[in-house]
This record gives sequence, C-alpha cells and structure tokens, in this order.
Amino acid sequence: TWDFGMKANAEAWKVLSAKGRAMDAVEQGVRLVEADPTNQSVGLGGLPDRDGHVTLDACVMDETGNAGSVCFLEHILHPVSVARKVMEDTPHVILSGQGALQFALEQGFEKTDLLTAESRKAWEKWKEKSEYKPIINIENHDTIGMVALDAHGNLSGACTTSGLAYKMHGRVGDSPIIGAGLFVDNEVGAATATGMGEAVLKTCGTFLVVELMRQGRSPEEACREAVMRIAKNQNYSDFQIGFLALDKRGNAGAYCIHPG
Ligand code: SD4
Repeated sequence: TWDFGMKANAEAWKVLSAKGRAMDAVEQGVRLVEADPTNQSVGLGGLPDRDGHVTLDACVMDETGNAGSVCFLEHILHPVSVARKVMEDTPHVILSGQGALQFALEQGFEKTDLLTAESRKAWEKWKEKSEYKPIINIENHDTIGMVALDAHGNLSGACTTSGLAYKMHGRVGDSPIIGAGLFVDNEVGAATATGMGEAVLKTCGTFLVVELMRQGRSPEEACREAVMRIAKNQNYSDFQIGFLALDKRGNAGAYCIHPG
C-alpha cells in the first residue's frame, strides 16, 4: 500500500530470495516503515489522535491460518512484532490498549515516545480549528499492508498503522482486525486493505476479497468487486479505499476508488 512501501518490499525480498518464510518477510518489510520518522502515518512519527496520543493498530496472519493483533497500543516502535508475539506466545488473537502495552513490555519491547516534534506541530495546528473530517488521499494516508508468497508456496501478511490522524481517542480501525485490514488463506490467497477503515470494517473487506478469489475471481477482479460493494452504498467522494491481493499462484492485483 502507498509508495513508501517500495523500500519495505525490497527489505521483504531479502528474506524471500533467501528462501525464508513469508511471515518473516512481511514482518521485516513493514518494520522498516514503522521505524521511519519521516512517514507521518505508521509507527514512529505517526500523527496522533485528537488528544495528542499516537495509538497503533497492527496484525499478522500466517500460512497456518494463525493470527495475532494489537490495537489501541501506545509507546511501542514495532507493533507488528508485538502482534506476532500475541500470535505465537499467547492463546489469544487480539490484545488492546494498556493490556497490549503490558504484554509488550513483559516481552522486552521498550517504551518509546512516538510523537515527533513535526507531528506534534501538525497536531497543534490542527487544534486551532479542531475540524474532524478524516480524509484519506495520496497526501494523507497511513497504513502499510503487505502480503507475500514464499519459495515454499506459503502465504502470510502483515498490516500496521497509526490509523486516522486526529481520530477519537480509543478509535480502532480495520488494520488490526482479521478479515478487515488483512486476511490470509493459504489454499486461496491473501489480501490487505488501506483507506477509510470504517468502510472496510463494515464489509469485512479482505475476507470478502479472499472469498471472491476462492470463487474464481482474479486478484484484481476480487479487489474491484470489494471496492464496488463499498462504493455502491456510500458517498465516497471524500475517502479512499484500496485493496491489494495475491493468489496462491503468485498473481497480484489491486483496486482502489480514486486514482493514486
Ligand atoms: C485506518 N485503514 O485506521 C486505516 C487508515 C489507512 O491510509 O489505511 N489510511 O482506518
């Protein structure tokens, strides 16, 4: 998702080309973007919610259908890796808020201040009007989702975000929700989403994309149909939604509402 993902792809490719696991590839790939302070939308440097808190959502899903997720998590540089720990080291799928932070600290993750001077300044400026109109477009976006197929024929995916800028405190988007921001079915394919999370949540977006591929749609056709289902019922002039998908044979496709 989005052009800042190109370097994440390159990082993930290092793992894939060495015949590593798709799960490791997607984790390594998106971590690069989480740690990049110039990207004001994922992890470090993410724009805060309306009360000034940077709150993070992330999830992973692997080739066995196992999944892990954190949402409404603060102060952790790599939420995707905490999500993977939830998947591998707990009997649960989702940990949220204080509980997710407590788990991360117990696992040895360090507490980090994620609000950079630039993002604080942007928030101070936003507060002058406090206009709450989340718009997602090419200048204002905030999620990296990645899906991969490895040399062993296995699929995995990861999705991580600081969510909508200036969202309500406590708001959780689609990105950490299995079947909304990310879904992987190793027999069929994998899909991830970006854009206005509320619309993706209400349509179980990536679950829909994978199920459409199961019925025989190509990755692009499946993404288009999922986008159309959202566009049919909502006035989408002010928001973007994009789906990306990869099938079991390695065919990739994507579709979004607006260009860019
Ligand atoms: C969310 N889906 O929190 C994310 C935002 C996003 O590009 O993808 N923006 O709703």
